[in-house]
Amino acid sequence: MTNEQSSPAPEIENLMAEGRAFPPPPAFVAQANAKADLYLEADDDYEAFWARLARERLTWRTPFKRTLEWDAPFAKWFTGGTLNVTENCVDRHVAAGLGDKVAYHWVGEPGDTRTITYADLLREVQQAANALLELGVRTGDRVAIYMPMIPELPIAMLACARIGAAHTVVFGGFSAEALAGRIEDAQAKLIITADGGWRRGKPVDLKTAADEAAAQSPTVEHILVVRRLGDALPASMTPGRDVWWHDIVTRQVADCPPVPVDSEHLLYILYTSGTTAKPKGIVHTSAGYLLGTSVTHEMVFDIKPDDVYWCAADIGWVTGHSYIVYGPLANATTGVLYEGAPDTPGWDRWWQIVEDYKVTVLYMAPTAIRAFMKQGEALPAARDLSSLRLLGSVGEPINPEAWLWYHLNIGRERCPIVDTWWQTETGQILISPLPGVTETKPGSATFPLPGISADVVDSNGDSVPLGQGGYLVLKRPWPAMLRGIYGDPDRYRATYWGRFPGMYFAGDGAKRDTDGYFWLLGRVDDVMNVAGHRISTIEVESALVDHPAVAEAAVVGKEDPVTGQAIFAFCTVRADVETSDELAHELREHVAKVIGPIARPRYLLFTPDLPKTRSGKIMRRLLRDVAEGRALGDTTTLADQGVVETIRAGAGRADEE
Ligand code: 7RM
Repeated sequence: MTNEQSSPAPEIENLMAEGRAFPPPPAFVAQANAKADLYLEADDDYEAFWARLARERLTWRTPFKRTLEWDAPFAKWFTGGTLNVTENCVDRHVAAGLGDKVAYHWVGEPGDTRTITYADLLREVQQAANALLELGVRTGDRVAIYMPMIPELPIAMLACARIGAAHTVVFGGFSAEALAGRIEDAQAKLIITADGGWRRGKPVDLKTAADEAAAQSPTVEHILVVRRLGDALPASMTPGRDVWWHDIVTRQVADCPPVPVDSEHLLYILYTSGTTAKPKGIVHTSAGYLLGTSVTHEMVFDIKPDDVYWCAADIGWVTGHSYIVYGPLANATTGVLYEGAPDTPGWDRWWQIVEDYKVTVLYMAPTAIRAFMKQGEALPAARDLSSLRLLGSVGEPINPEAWLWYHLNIGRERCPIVDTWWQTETGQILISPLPGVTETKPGSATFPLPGISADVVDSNGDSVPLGQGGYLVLKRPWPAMLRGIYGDPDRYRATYWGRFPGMYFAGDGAKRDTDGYFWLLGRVDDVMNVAGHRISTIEVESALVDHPAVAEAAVVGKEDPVTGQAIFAFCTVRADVETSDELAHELREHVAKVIGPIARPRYLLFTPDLPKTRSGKIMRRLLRDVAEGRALGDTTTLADQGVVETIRAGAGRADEE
């Protein structure tokens, strides 16, 4: 993962040599929420464990009758129960006297800030929910949300949940086409968007993409638009279809009773890349999801009433859904919501926010940590980070060097680090230390949380002995697990439960060391992890071959010291096409248009042919060797041995952007 040529700083080398185990600081242990006996309780009877938590922590309209109905691989949790997610996230806190507590400190990019209390949230969610009703949205409908990181984003999500409509949030970095594909799959009636957002000091248009998507989407009746940019980028509004948030939401009454829904009522769909060109609509339902996210948020981040918690992800990804919106709000947490990038106006922006807001718990991705490492220690050292007491990591394996840098320079050796493994599909964190219990090892996500049964198996599905590697599987259902792929139960069964019958296969390789610690080894399928974003090789390939100049394309993730992987595209052009730098640029633009800027290949190499097996499968493994400048692995199954050498000879000329 890290660049092997650069050796770590001496103090990091010392720590690495020290044996690499970090017991929780005694002062932290004494006050920690989660104690070791939770593992015993959950092992004894995991259903009873979750049932106890569901009774204690959620506010029900109708108590549930059964904890779990498991008709593998289809789970129903807390059946017979009804509740409303927003009542749990907002109303009950206001009723308990926490109306003046801050829900979000919003920090916008050009220096804008806003403080939203739980009472504000209750008012605005009800107004927004009434606006949705006025726009014809009903319980059971789907709403697409395509927004920057502004307070109206969580408010829009909660407004949907209040009336029992499902949202599908589409990350603002996705293209109009990607948005349209998701709208079509979800059959969304309404798009909630903004004129745009701010990124690195510049306005970024969203409304035009929403318009393009709406033009392709017959189900869309209205577009609800938040004014974020105003004169900086005037949006065009289509009369009768488009409505401004400040026109329709602000004039609603702040009273919209929460609609009680069944525990298994659809809460949201979130699309994620898999091993095919079509993203999968991951289905999450109400009660189990809310329980799984809120319990893990409280246990793993040791959340206390006066914490200031900052998850520096985008709400467009599952990390934001679970650990910026639902988990933290269910726990009445005060959070930071940040619109901007880590480097604007300077690379100390995050440390300044920690100092200004006295952030106590910080959760971010290893790719960000590595980007900060490159900027040196002086920037965080110049800020007061003494409010921090716990640090988290998510999205990809954290290499020990980044872990130790985080520990030294951000945690100042006081703060436990929780490396949390989970997925869009799992909904909640599944493998992570408990910060007052677990001795950590840099680079290991340590152990499955209480109630979670994970294992590492070989290709026959048999558990491998400690010290060996294999495939990571989960052996029991958990409350926030995906309930399926929207509209496609067969694909759900085949994708996640088909490889090892009776077990959920996550798509990750893992090993356990002789102490039983889990070490995640990255994806074993054709999914890349670029700066913590999941991108499918096949999706990028199909975007490339969609361009008229391209005959064939193969895409691999090339190891990268900052982003984990970088997208490397090998393209074969049609016979009548001349390759050029301009064409390389045009192909990148094309991918950005089809999928979104996050999928733009960093490296692009025109090749006369691609290495294939005799059955015609592209051998991505060999291309990865080429991309990373390694000796080639086994080439015996290649149909044409010469191809890969030709490609290798040209690899140094790959166009880098
Ligand atoms: C939360 C999120 C899921 C994939 C997953 C892994 C990788 C995530 C870790 C990790 C090692 C971690 N959802 N991954 N967290 N690998 N250690 N702590 O990232 O659906 O977007 O991605 O991310 O490969 O399968 S996700």
